Amino acid sequence: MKQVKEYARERSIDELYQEDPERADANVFGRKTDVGRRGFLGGAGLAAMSAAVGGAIPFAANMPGGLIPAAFAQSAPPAPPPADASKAAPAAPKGPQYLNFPGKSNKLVVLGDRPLVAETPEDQLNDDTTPTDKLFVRNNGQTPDEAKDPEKWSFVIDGEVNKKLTLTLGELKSKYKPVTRRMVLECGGNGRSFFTPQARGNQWTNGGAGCPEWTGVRLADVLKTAGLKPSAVFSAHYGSDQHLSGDASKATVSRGVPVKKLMDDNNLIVWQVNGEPLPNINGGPVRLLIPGWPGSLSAKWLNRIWLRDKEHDGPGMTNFSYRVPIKPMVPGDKGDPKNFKILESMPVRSIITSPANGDKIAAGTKEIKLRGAAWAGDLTVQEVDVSTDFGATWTKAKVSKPKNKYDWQRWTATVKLPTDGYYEIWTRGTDSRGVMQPHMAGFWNPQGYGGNAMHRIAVLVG
Ligand SMILES: Nc1nc2c(c(=O)[nH]1)N[C@H]1C(S)=C(S)[C@@H](COP(=O)(O)O)O[C@H]1N2
Ligand SMILES: [Mo]
Repeated sequence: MKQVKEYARERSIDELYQEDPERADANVFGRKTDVGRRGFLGGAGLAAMSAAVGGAIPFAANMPGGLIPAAFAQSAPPAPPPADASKAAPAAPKGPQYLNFPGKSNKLVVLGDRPLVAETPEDQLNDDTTPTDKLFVRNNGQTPDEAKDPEKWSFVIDGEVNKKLTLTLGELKSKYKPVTRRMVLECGGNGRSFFTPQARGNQWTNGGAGCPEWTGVRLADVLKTAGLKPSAVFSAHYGSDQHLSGDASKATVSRGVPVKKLMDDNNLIVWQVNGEPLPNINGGPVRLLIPGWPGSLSAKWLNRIWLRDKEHDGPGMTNFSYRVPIKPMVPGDKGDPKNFKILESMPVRSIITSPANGDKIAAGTKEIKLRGAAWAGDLTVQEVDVSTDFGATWTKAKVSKPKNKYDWQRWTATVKLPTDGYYEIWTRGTDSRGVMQPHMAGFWNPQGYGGNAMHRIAVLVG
């Protein structure tokens, strides 16, 4: 009874999407729970949909039945309907909450405040080189206080080495040759919000990534000074941030890589980003940068690299953490840790950085210029395609070459729009092995790694 009264209230479709995606979906698509989705090809559905998105949909005939328009999908897509329809729909996502932090853009979106996690919406990644104020933030523990004397910041290299090393930032600068490279830093959970059912963890869209210029020294150069023993097979990286519990004996996160990846020439011990000292919030004075693999390997506030004689087992290495299924599992299942392996290279991802999702474009516009970025973990991007007709036809984008290995690739494309109306622009990247982004985040896993569904935005012409 109470429910009937509630639904009798007048609400706009987009409000309804925010509050009760399942019901909104039913209204817009004319879906009947007992029959399943019949799509919206019926005239009434089309009219409702056009009214809801604010314009005619020129390519409506291509629109997949049951597709939730990008105009409503916004940041996190609506939660799936509960298996038991008698249960209330899960709470719908609220509007975005913007970051207010010194030195950071107020366009970053907060995904969590304890620990602090903030992502960079796709349209804020439109610069060729990501400015520091737009670089995302992913803390697992408490944010440490700013170092008083950065030059004296020190870290150790120990374990399976011939000579235990302690180095200060000052020594690092004076003893090794600095290098500067533009490289992608990407959280292992990037794209997690696109999993259905929802996976555990911060609900990143595509904004757990950035590509600034990093300055530091090659990790391999420093490791050579210490000298790796033949028994050194795996690393363990540590930072000085405190665990949320305040327990000083607990590491917030400590991950590592096999020695082959560790010695890669592209790994850096970094103290500068975009020519300025690395800010505290992004791990300054000194952090690791291990490109291509999950960002969690790039220890911030670096204080120790431990060489181990076996695979590391620190927080973030076991069970379902930064691990993906070997054999595909049933989405939503509990999963068997024995069926999981470490997530190594990040998957291919292309994003549209201009226009922004929801942009309104002048009536009569027949052509729009798109800009974006694409990257593919350890690999490069071979091709980027865009579609304005729900994937019926695709246009190849012009893709730039990376400046150096692990740089992202910027792309541009021009697309024609036949008439005014509501369009969705989709993009998909293909990596150098020929592997393309899927329509939906596949290979479901409990903590939601590798979610690289195609990116789409909505624009309204007229
Ligand atoms: N010491 C420490 N290092 C850390 C983390 C952390 O919480 N503590 N987070 C990791 C994760 S999960 C990611 S994605 C990156 C994020 O780096 P950023 O905050 O500079 O964007 O740092 C990694 N390094
Ligand atoms: Mo991360």
